[in-house]
Amino acid sequence: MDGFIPLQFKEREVEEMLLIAKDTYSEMKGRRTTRQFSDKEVPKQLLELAIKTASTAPSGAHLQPWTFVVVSNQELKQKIRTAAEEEELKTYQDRMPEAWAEILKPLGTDHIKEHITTAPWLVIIFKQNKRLRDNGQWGPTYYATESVGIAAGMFISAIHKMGLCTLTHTPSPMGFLRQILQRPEHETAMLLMPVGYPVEDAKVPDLQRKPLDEISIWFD
Ligand code: IYR
Repeated sequence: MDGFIPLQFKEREVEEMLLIAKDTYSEMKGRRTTRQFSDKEVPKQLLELAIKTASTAPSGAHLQPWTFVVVSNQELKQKIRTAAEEEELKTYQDRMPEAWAEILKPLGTDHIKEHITTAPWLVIIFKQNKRLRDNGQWGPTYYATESVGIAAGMFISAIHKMGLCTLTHTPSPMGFLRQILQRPEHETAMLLMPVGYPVEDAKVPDLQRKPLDEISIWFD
C-alpha cells in the first residue's frame, strides 16, 4: 500500500503487561491537581518533552489541530492573570448559577488566580478550528475538541510522570487569551495549564474517585 509503513509493535507476555498496567495505574492514581505552585525553576527542556509527548496524541484526520503557547515571561504572565481574574470575578460574583457554585465549594476555588504568576511556566492549549488547504483555501478541522482533549490528557500524564504538577485552569470566558497571546481568529483557547512544583505544604481537597463498577458497564 502506497504511503504505508510497517507498524512497529512488540508483543509482550500477559504477565509483563499486567505488571506494567498495575504500575501505570499506581503512578496515575497519585496524580492530583494542585492550585498551590512554588516559583522554583523548571528547565525548558522538560516542557518541550511534555509537549512533544502530547503531540503524539491521535487526532481527527491527523490534522493535529493544536497550538501550545508556552509562557515564562513574568510581565506576560501578570497580564494574563489580571485579565483572567477580571473575568473570573464576574463569573464568581454574577455569572455562576447556584448549581455550579455548589459543586465548586469542596474545591475551594475563587477568582484569585495566583498560580498564573507563581508557576514558572504556563501552557495554553489552543484548538485550531480551521486548516489551510493545499489549494490555499480554508477548510474545517474535524473532531478538534476531542483531539485537543486527548492531547491535554497526555500532556497532564507526561507532566505527572516526570514529577511535576499542573492544573487544568479554565478561566471563563477565555477570549482574552487569544487577544493577549496574539493567536488568529480560527484558534480557541481550551485550557490554561500552569506547570511547576507544588509549594512544600501544598494541600488538596480530600476527594474520592468513583470505583470501577460505578464508571463502567461490561458486556462480556
Ligand atoms: N473557571 C473557574 C471556575 C471553575 C470551574 C470548574 I467546572 C472547576 O472544576 C474549577 C473552577 C475557575 O477556574 O476558578
